Parts: sequence; C-alpha cells; structure tokens
Amino acid sequence: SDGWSDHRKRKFPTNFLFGAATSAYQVEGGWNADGKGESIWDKFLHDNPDLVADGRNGDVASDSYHQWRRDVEMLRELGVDFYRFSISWSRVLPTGFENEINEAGFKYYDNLIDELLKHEIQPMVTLYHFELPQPLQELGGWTNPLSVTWFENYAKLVFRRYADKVKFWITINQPNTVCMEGYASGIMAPGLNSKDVGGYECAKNVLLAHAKAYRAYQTEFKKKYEGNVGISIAVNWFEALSNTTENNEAAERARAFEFGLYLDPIWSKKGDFPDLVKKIVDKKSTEQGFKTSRLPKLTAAEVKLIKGSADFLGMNHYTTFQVQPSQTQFEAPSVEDDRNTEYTQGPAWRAAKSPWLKSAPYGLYKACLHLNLNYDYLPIIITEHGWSSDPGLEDQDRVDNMRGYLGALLLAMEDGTEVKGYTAWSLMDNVEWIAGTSERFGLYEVDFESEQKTRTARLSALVYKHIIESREVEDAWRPSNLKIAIT
Ligand code: GBH
Repeated sequence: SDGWSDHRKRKFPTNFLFGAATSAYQVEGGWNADGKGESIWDKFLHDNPDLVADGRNGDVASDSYHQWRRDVEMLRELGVDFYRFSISWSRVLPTGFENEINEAGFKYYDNLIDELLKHEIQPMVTLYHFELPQPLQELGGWTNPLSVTWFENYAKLVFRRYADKVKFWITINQPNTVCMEGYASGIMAPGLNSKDVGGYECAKNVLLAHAKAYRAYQTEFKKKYEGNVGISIAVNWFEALSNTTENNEAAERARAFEFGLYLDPIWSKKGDFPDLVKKIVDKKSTEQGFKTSRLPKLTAAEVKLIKGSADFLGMNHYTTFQVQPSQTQFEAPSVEDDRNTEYTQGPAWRAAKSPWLKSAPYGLYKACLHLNLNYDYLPIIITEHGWSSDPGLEDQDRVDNMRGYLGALLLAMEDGTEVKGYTAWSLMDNVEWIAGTSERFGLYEVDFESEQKTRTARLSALVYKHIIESREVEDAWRPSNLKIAIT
C-alpha cells in the first residue's frame, strides 16, 4: 500500500506478544468516584475547559471505571496476549501519599486484573501515565527532588499489592512528554511554562524516580515473582531533511534532546545525559548568565543508580520528522532554543487526524536500527503505536498504517533488533488529552453519546485479530463483515 511491502512471508515468532493499550485518565472516567483524589489532569481541564478541542474531558471518558468487563471482553475478541493499562495514582492514593489508601480505588484494579488473568490475558501495568496527584503538584511536582521518594513509595505499594499477578511493569510513560510538554511548552498538565529550567529538572527527577522504583522491584520482588520492569519512551524517528552537514547535525540534536536524554542515562555505556545535550545547554547557560547549567548534573552515584535500570525499553513510536536547524529565532533561554530544530513531515505521507501524525513506516525500521547500533543490549517492547481518525467503523487508514508499521517491524527484527512485543494504541477511543474526543485512536469505536459508552469493533480490530492469529501481515486480507467474536 505504501511501498513498504518487502515483509511478505515473514512471520512474527510464536513467543512474540501482541497487546493493546489505554491509560487511566483517557478511559476510566469516575474522576472523583469512591474517594478518588484530584490529579493534575482533572485540575488542568477543569480550570481550562476551553483548552479541550470538543469540550470532552476525562470526567467520564470511555467510562471504563464501570465498563471494565466489556473492556476485557474486547481484549478476548481481539485475542491479545496482554493489556497495557495504567493505574491512576490519585485513585489509589488520593493525596499522593501512602498514609491514606483508597481501598475502593484499589478494588477497581483488583477486579480488572483478576478478570484479565481469568482469561489468560497478561496485565501490563503503567504506574504513571501523565497524572500526578494534584497535592504533589502543589509541592512542585516533578521539579521537587522529593518527587523521587513520593513515586518510589507509591510504586512499592503497588508492587506489593500486585507483584504476584503482574509480570510486566512500566514505571513512567514518556518522560519527554511529562517534562517538556508538561513543564516547558505547557500544552499538557500541569501546563507550566518553564521553558528554561523546569523541563530539565523534571527530566532528572523522573529518571531517578524510575530508577528507584526499578531498584526496589529488584531488591524486594524480582527473585520471587520474576517480573520485568521497563520504562516507555517516545522514540519517533528524526532524520535530516536533506543530506547537508547542517541538517545532519540538527537531526542529531533532535534525537539527543527528544529521546537520548532519557535513553542514554539508562542504556548508554557510560550512562548520564548525552554529551551533546550537556555541551549545548552548559555552554548556553554560561552565556546566558547562569552560574550552574540549566541542565542539572547527575552525580556519580546517580549515574550509577540509573544506568541499567530497566529490563526492557517500552518504545512508543508513531511517526517520523524531518529535521533542519530552526528557521526562526526561539525565545531564549528555552529548551527549543537549546535544541534549535525545526520539524516537517513528508508532503506525500498519509495524514492522520492528529496534526503531528503522518504515516512513514520506514521510520520505525530506521529507529530500530538506530537503537540497535547505538546501544548495547536493548530488548524492546513496542508499548504504543497507532493512528487517529474521525469516527467511523471502516478505518482503512488505520489498517494500512498498522500493516505498514508491522511490516517494517518484521524487517527490523530480521536485521537484528530484539523486539519482544507490540502494543496497539488504543484498545478503544478515548480522551486524547487536550484534543478531547476529536481524535479517535481506537480499534474499537466508542459512542460517547450513549449511556454505556457503547464499544463497536472497527475494521482495524478484525484485521489486528487476524494478524495475531496468523502471525503475518497480509495486505489483501479482508473480513467478510465487521462482526467480531471471541474465538
Ligand atoms: C502518546 O503520546 C501518549 O502516551 C498517549 O497517551 C496518547 O494518547 C498517544 O500518544 C496519542 O497521542 O500538539 O503537535 O505539539 C504520543 C506523544 C505527545 C504526541 C503530545 C503529540 C502533542 C503534539 N504525543 N503531542 S503537538
């Protein structure tokens, strides 16, 4: 369909895992049900209702807080091996601290996890998918070094409760988004506008929080329960717009600032933030009159703590950007000015509903090869990949996009990338942050007007089911109708 078709006849190995994903704020609703506390996303969208494209925030969302049985039924229809979902920190710890446990909140996850296991679907639990308890934000959130301990304590509590049942853990979803969009550009909660310092402070603390949680699992649970703990990082592909020195250097900066900042401390040989980022931010900071760099230092002990602190990389991959040096002057000091890049996308690439999302399957292949080449041992689970559209069940675009990327993944695996699984984002339509429900990512359509938030399988759900069954990507396969059933 898009020329990326050399994957024919290749098959996913039998032990390759297929899954589908959601996150708590985006699907659960029940924002203040049964003792749940307020999170930064509750507050952000309650305070700024006009920010949400279609006015639909996460108060009710897809109502998974009540519809979880149907969610598990959908997963059984698809035939997936695992379900990636997140735990809402404020649902289980309304104040963020572990002295006040909301048992009713935990009960919701008990039910969901037990129902999954009953049907032999592995739970893959994300501990943090963008929703800090608001009381912790008021103490500075991820810019407060104490956030490391807050998260560690929360993580330990959840590990203790579910270690016997959950074998796949993701500490943090997308530190880049958490920090650079939450604290720097401010389009995600908490909507801070600390373009110079906040994003970097956050990056350091989030990495330390992740590492502390990983080490805690290793010490207290690994021997007995043998689970795997990873972190999900947005690794889109960034390549030079054209082969000039300027553009190649800009692409290198993009990769270092967008994902190297979080990958290198965990997986590079020497640990720590990438030299390129340190060099740029340290130099600019000095020129700008700062006595210490805006990029915080990691001590030798911190470097050691973070290095090697993951059993797998959760790779969230959606699209590719073509990079050149910035054509306009950014305000400074800022992360954008430090990075000094401008992104475009191929004019011929098929466009999704989300303005940033275009289909370029070769980018996944290149990103995988880049990781393979630049890091020693890096087992990968694709923890998110997907496509946004308008409502409608005949989602041929989503199907083509999925096939293209799965084909590229097969080739990357053949060329040596160790990929253990793939996760479709998303199981169902949900609240796409400030885009509300105006961008639909679901394999299942959700009727947000209906009482039960009725879910209906799209064409892509049937195609995904077929791929999981057959282990291969057949471009011509089509179901005779859109009925899906548990097989
Ligand atoms: C993932 O982020 C998230 O983990 C998931 O929750 C989300 O639903 C999914 O992707 C789909 O977006 O407005 O152009 O400045 C992917 C990274 C971060 C990409 C926010 C879009 C806003 C871009 N996304 N970003 S823009």
